[in-house]
Amino acid sequence: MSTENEQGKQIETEEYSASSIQVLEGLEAVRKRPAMYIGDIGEKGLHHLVYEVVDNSIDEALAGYCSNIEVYINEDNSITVEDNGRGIPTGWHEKEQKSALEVVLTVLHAGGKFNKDTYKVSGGLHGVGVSCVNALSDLLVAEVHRDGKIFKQKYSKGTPLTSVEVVGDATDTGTTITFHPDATIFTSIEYKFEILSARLRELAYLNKGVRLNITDRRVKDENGNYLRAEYYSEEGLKEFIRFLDATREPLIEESIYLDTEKDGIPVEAALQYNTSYTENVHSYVNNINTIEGGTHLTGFRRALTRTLKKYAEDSGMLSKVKFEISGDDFREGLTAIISVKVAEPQFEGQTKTKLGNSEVAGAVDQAIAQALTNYLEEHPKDARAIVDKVILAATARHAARKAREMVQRKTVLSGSGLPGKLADCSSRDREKTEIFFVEGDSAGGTAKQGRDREFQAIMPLRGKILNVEKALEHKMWENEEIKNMFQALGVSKGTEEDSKALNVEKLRYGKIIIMTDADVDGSHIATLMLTFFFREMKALVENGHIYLATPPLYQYKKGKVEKYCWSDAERDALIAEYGSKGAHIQRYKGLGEMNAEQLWETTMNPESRILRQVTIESAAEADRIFSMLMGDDVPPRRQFIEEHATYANIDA
Ligand code: 0RA
Repeated sequence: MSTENEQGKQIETEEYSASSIQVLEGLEAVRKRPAMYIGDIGEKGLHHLVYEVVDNSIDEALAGYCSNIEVYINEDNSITVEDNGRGIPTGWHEKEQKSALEVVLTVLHAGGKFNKDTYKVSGGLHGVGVSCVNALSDLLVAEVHRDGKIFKQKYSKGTPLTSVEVVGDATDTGTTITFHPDATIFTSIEYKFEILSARLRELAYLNKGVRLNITDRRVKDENGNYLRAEYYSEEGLKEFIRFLDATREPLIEESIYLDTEKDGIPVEAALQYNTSYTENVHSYVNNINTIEGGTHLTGFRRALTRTLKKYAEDSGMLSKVKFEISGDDFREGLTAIISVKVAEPQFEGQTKTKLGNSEVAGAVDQAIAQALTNYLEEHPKDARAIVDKVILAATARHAARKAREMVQRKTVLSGSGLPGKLADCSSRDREKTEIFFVEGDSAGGTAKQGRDREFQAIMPLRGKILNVEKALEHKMWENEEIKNMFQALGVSKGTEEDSKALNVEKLRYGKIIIMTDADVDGSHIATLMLTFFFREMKALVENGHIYLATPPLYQYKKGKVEKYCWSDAERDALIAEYGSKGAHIQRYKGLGEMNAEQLWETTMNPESRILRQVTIESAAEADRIFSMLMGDDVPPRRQFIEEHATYANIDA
């Protein structure tokens, strides 16, 4: 086999001996410790492989050479990513002594080495490149359309199976990568359409003008068409904001939008004020959701507060306001997205999603201040509405602060400060301890009997908890169940004027487990709880403290054999394997239908239970869903529930 180098010289690419050894060692390291390179070997890491490939195509789009990216989930759970970029170069790479294509696919971080001049800004959270995907796939096929030819090369586990072959003529250019994840590496290789689709939608909003489509070849509808989604955004973040705020009532007619560059840093942002009380500011660096914030967010906040404050003061609207207005007040009811592209991002923080580059703060500050000043000058009516809203927020915060201080002072004064309903555990080792928030006093009682009191605390919650999405903050501080939760967890919120930060260090338990019935009411209560944690104790979600208990749906009993099932499929499999004759199948609706021993065995015992950890994959998407689920607009909520209802069959 041979291929052409850049000078048109035929070169042999058959031998993979000495020079490839070093490369193989590199990829061997990836196979030995995959989690170090892609985060984990579960669902997240599996989907990360796709993002890694798509990122390269996005880079090609940002460089101005690619407009269309197609993703296919194939029948065997392999993935195909096809773009119409320039195609990965296939010529000879002198230093590595192999084709450039092979370098990109086998050398860690090689993706951008050839194009120093182009502005490579994506590269993923882990930014490991396609070679990692190659290492973790039992088959990868690369097809490049370039220079009038079609080039092809196959790999397995990062090792070439063939050389770069010319397999035909091409009239177009582009790259197609097909890979099948190695099932011996990942806990599951089942791709989820929804996860990939949501990320492609986000990427379309973040990279306006790029078309991103996804087709699931495993699923056909009644007309024989594959499941498919197409994403394209003409207006970028302006449209993203509209999508996120679809179920909220806007305060100003049109969102504030800017797309500019400061000190060589591209800054794009969109802001919309709505009539809600929540702040939803989402930030991205190189298409990565920086959930821990960073310097770009600091710059954004600084500019927002300063510019609005100055406008409010100059307009005389603050003359009657007797108390200080804080930074938070300027962000109540604000939905905003800020996206920057940074050439060499420094990511810090627990989840490496906090931007550290200090130069970015100033660039973003300038860009935002300029755009916002112009907007306020040009839209005096909207400007007044915003300032009115800020004053209202400050007034409400004042009331809330008093309520919050009262609750938290009382906690300190009342000795242990623990709520009466809490059955605490004896260990104080946060690494080991867990608290169950249980739906209802009766199930709470059963849980108290069934628990291991050494490390498990139980706190029953009565009825529906307050919907914090809709309530004003001071209402929240008057709510018994919410006060109890703060006290049991030991955390409190700052009463400083400009910080409502949660003091996570005081948290009394490592795991916070929401345990509700497996029915519609139970799901509703769990959603209310999650809304509360997401809105009021976000740090606990971000740091991975929040879990959902998963009670079984069925008990199967035959003679002395007792088994539990967590899904209809599991139950059917069990019936098929043991037979249904003489078997008794009991359907659990509520936690209360189990005795203490059963509850311990199925739902609480760390050895046998199923716990689902709650993570924030995309804060923007989570925010949108919570506002929809907990808001006033009924049709989108109904549609979402119909599409996601797991329990529909139980309550039918
Ligand atoms: C290296 C250099 C160039 C493009 C690419 C890589 C490239 C990689 C991927 C991965 C998926 N799609 C891609 N498209 C392009 C620049 C090529 C040139 O200078 O012509």
